Amino acid sequence: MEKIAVISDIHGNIPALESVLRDIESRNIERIICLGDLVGKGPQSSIAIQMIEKHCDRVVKGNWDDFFPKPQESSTIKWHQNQITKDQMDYLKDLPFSIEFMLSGKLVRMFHASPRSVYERIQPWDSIDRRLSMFENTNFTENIAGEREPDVVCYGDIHNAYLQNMKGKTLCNVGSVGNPLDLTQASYVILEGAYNQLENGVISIQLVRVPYDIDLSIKLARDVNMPELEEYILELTKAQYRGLKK
Ligand SMILES: [Mn+2]
Repeated sequence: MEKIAVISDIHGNIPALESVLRDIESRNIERIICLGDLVGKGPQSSIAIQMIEKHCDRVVKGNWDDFFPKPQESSTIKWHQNQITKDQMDYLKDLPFSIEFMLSGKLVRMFHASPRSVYERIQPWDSIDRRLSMFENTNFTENIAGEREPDVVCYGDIHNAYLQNMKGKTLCNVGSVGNPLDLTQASYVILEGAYNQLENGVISIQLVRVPYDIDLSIKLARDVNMPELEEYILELTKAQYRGLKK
């Protein structure tokens, strides 16, 4: 049996990432996968990229990682873009769309938001057809098992962790490390099973919540005069998404 930690949506929040990595280390977990959105929202995008490169075995591209290397109108996003180096922009550009592997006989697929786009947002309360569409094979997915569709899909993007079984399939959102919008504790998932094993075996999926120093995260943002600080504080302290205010 092998344990795999799946983290996502770091968004430049280093105190949260450090707390999660400490928890992962304390559990003797062999590998870490990241489902994207390393940058933006929080003040320390550059360190987030460095730490993810160092600690993660595989990383997929999020919507922020996708638009970050392109010219943007928003002064807030420009501020965040200026926090990272040209090499780091290239790193984000080269991130893959999805990853797949076998675990205890299940085909596991991971991507940021949906099998069709890093920008398509699927919530646990969306229609069953929409949620089942998360298991589709597309031109963007790896399709390591040919026509076979995945048994387990893990994704990020919505900052809202959940786990559900439907029609013989398992859909899991790993939540957000640095900007959780369900609970104000950093979120990640542990998968446990026989890695690369084609025969059925025991598998488990665990949702984990880790407290971290939110006051320090806010101080770090304030110290560098990060734009939209008040919105950021509401997200970190009350799990209140800034997008809903509009
Ligand atoms: Mn995100």
